[in-house]
Amino acid sequence: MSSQIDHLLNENRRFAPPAEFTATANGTAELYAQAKADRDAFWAEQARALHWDTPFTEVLDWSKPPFAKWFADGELNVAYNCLDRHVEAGNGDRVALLWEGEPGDERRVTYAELTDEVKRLANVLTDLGVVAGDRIAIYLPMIPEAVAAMLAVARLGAIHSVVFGGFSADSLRSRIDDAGAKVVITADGGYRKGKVSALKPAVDQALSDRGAGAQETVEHVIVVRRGENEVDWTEGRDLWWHDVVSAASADHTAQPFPAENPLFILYTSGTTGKPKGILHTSGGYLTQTAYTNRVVHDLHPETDVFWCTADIGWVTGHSYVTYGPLANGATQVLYEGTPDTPHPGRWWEIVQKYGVTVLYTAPTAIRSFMKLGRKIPKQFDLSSLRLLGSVGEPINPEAWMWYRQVIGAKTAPIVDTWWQTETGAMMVSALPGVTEAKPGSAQVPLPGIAIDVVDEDGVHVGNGNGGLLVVTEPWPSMLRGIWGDPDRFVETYWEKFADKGFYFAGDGARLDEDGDVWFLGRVDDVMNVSGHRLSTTEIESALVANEAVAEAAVVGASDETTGQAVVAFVIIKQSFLDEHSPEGLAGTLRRWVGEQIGPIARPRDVYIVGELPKTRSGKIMRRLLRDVAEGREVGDTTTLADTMVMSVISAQVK
Ligand code: 6R9
Repeated sequence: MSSQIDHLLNENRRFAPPAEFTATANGTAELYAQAKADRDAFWAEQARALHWDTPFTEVLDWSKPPFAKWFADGELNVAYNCLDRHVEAGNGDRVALLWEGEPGDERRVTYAELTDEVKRLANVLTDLGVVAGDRIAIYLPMIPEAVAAMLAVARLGAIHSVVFGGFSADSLRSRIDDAGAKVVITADGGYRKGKVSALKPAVDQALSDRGAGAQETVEHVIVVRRGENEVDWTEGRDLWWHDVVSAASADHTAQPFPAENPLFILYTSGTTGKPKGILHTSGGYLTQTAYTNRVVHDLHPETDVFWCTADIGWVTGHSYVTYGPLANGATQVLYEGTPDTPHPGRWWEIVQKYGVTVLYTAPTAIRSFMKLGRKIPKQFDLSSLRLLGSVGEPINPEAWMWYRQVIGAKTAPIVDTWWQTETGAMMVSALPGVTEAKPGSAQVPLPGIAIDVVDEDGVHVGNGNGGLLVVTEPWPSMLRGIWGDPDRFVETYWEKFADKGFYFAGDGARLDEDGDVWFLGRVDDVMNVSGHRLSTTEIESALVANEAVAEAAVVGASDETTGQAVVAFVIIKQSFLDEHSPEGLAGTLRRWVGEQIGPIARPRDVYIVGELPKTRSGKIMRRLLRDVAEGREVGDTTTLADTMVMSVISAQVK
């Protein structure tokens, strides 16, 4: 067993859920037994929590792998499930969205009001000629209209493609073109970091700046007024949301669509330059998002105030802002702005103000709060929080402990949930009322989900070993394809283990002695140093465990003697920077990692930097750091949240 596994296995802390949590938990130990006894029956039961206009008789059709069909002869309307049925059940007055604008303005939108708005917009879209199967691009800030727009598109059986509001005109254009969008729904602008960030100009540019011969598919642009900023206007094409929506009728009957009717396309980056349009369909997707939201987030719609901090531009925002919580009839917080505007305690102020009970966020956010210190959250009353969730990347044990102790009052269970844009919903996670939590491990597949950790030949590695994460059985919310590119779908996910029929996730993982899963980052982030496999995540985790370190990113840089060498980029806490020289700190940290994991993991270089390059969804772009570490010109930085960061880092490294 290599030294880095020892390090992981040295994580002996275990946290059982509080008895009172278990007593009312939705996710119970019986679910594992039920799913094991009859997987199809288990998923059928989860699906029946939805309203079906035509009940399905078949659960899974896997006759043409990897093209799955779930609940194929059933019919439902996704928006009806998220809206009308709650109103019809007498819950129209329940708040669906507790919206908080960045400047502090607020709106409470009930289920009845949201249903009304969605019906009106569905009528507007119908009048513009939108029919089932059409693609609609959504390019909006985090405002209630973003959720309404997604649901209005879904209501018509059309397909939304949400493009994150931080993406450039170029990215927007390539996504509009790839999907052949007929309508774009946008806003004049939205608030970010204390000022209005315009959106409409990017749409105008995307639609004017077409390549030769490219045919314009967009017929209309619907514009929400939010930023009150000046916008250019194309008569005939552009329509104000408030004009058309208020003029439209609020009568609209949702038509049922087949379970496999496409629901959305969401673009995600792959190993090549061209983003992949991940395609999801209706019945299976809604089944698994609603189910996981219910059992993993332990959602009790009558009493909980849920807050998933993800932007709707990412899959987490699709599944755990729009679809999961609304299908369950929950009340949730929707926040427009950045975590530190106008002050660094903004999130904790929101938790206190709305009495948030379940918080779902990303490790990168937790680490940046850690960097600012516990004094800030301690100024707010966080006692309403009873469950915490993590998603997006492996959470290092240090951040996990901080999250639990400082945010969760040392009692709230933490669920570390592994999944992907492609998987549509959570796949690997503890059930918070059942599982004894281990800081840093995502632990076990959810009831109904079958995964394994295998070697290059697809053979189970056994406890105590590392390998590749695969999904061994189809699941309801699985991607149904890549828009317009069925070959790439098969190649990317199914070819590697074609003989076994496994889905290849692209993530490295280890099984510990208990068989619990530890994610080790993307397999392209796994380094090979002198023939030893080292995980970037693990060395980062060791670095962050040092008291001087606020954040760390590690890359494998090519090295003449060792194949790859470990290079670390580290942000130091201010108090340590004041007292120590950068050289001294770098030496200390090299030794520290050597002590923590073993000499093989000791970084060749430790660079002290002020920032790390992150995408707008908070993922560290190690590719760019590798460029710096290997002395190359830095590659494409357009997907960075702050494109200036790399020049600063390059200067600091020199
Ligand atoms: C939901 C989401 C997917 C990739 C995935 C993996 C990483 C997500 C994780 C995690 C370890 C977790 N990832 N959750 N790694 N532990 N709990 O983030 O989707 O943006 O498509 O990213 O994120 O590497 O393959 P997406």
